[in-house]
Amino acid sequence: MFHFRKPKQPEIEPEGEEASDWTALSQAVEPAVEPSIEPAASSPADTDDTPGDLAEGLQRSRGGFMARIRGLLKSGPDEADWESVEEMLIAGDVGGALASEVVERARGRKDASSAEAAVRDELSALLTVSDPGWRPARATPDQPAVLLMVGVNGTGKTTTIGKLAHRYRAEGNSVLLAAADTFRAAAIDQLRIWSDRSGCQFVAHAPGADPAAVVYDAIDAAVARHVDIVIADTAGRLHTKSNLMDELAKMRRVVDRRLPGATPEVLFVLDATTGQNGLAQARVFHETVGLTGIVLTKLDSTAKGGIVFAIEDALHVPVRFVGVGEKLGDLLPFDPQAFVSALFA
Ligand SMILES: Nc1nc2c(ncn2[C@@H]2O[C@H](COP(=O)(O)OP(=O)(O)OP(=O)(O)O)[C@@H](O)[C@H]2O)c(=O)[nH]1
Ligand SMILES: [Mg+2]
Repeated sequence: MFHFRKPKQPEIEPEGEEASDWTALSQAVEPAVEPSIEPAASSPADTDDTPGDLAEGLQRSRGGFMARIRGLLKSGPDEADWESVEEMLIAGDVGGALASEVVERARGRKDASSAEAAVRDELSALLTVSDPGWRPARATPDQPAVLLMVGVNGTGKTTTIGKLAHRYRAEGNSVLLAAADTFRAAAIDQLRIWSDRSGCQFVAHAPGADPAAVVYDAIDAAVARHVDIVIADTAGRLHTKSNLMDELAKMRRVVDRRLPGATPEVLFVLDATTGQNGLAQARVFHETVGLTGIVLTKLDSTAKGGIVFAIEDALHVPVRFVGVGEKLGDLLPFDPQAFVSALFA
């Protein structure tokens, strides 16, 4: 059974460069809504929280480049076969330089039981093992943990927040969702539905408001109500739009200023179907807000999956979760061994 404190209207304490913006915005602050205990009406598919199956989710990858690599490696590959393996890895979005390194190292391996095992081991070695129980941490007991969800348009940020909110609530945490995607009214409503479904608290401003002000208020509310985890939704944005990237940097600064000493988690939500362009996006987001993790979504609907190797190799930012469908349970902690095994299964 969940217990909720009566939420207070967030107080605005503007300071510094954003003060005038926020004073004006305080007129637009929507009262934080009392979280509902009953889940909002929704389709059964959405609310199915049985854990998704990685192997099933990756079926398309399996039928794609990895299956062909396995075929090539089966019976003592020759020079031409190894070249084909390299090409397959490139086609699977692993990236040119990295594909050639993987093949070179796999060929040099004496300890592996087969060529396939050598490639598999080399690929797994590129990926960071993430604690399956990972969750955003508080810097001090009186501060909430903060998680910012960022990425380009339509990658699955809001859906991932819904899945994560459900997970953290089920573990007994109090969670506050901040509707810092103020770009469209529908985006605020979408997050509100996820919030109601999992019994989260919710802070939103009017559409068009400064997203940094939403983050500011959400943190104030979370501190006042002793909330465990704040998750901020942000609008999808192209990494090439510098004004929108500046807006994101401002949100990050607000967190740093309101919670000195805390390190917010910044999760980059990447649609696995974007291929190599995903790496270019991740680079710019990393430079702008300092990514601390990656969520690789839609692995159930892509014929690839190799972008994950390229990103980890280039940015050293760990993949925390993979999305393998649209249901609540379709967000899995990232396990490199299981991931590579599923690709080769
Ligand atoms: N198949 C599949 N679909 C997913 C997954 N994650 C999200 N989606 C779908 O992707 C679409 C976009 O998801 P959103 O969560 O709205 O994406 P967003 O990043 O918040 O989008 P913007 O806010 O517009 O930038 C929705 O139809 C989701 O159901 C996944 O892991 N697998
Ligand atoms: Mg969204």
